[in-house]
Amino acid sequence: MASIVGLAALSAQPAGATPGVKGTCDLFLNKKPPEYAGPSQIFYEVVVDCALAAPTDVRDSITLWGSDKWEDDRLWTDRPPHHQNDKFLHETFIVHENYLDEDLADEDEIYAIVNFKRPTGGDLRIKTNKVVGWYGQFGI
Ligand SMILES: [Ca+2]
Ligand SMILES: [Ca+2]
Repeated sequence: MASIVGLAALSAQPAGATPGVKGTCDLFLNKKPPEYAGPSQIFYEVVVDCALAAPTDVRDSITLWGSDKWEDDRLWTDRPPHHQNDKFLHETFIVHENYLDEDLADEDEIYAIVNFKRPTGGDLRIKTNKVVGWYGQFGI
């Protein structure tokens, strides 16, 4: 059931959607192959793709969150090197699987908040879709 909800969220925010006032960002979690750190250590490549509304918005931090019923958990914050042009942003960084295990003995619901600095001095926060899965060595 939860994975169906995740798919619905993905289809509602396709990559490259027409930018609104805020723009849109999509989150992908790609499992690294065993050669990356050995078979006992599993890492994920976090990919964030954004269609920007304003070319002058500059990405600041990207924070991964675990969605929960009462209060969401902050899992990881990163500031990868900028890969951004006037219209699009494509960022990647690596996290260990245990950082994604936000619900012990349950499925994990991961989303990201992408923080931008606006030239006018304000901040802009864009929330991604939610990715649902079983992450971490203690997650099942
Ligand atoms: Ca959760
Ligand atoms: Ca879990």
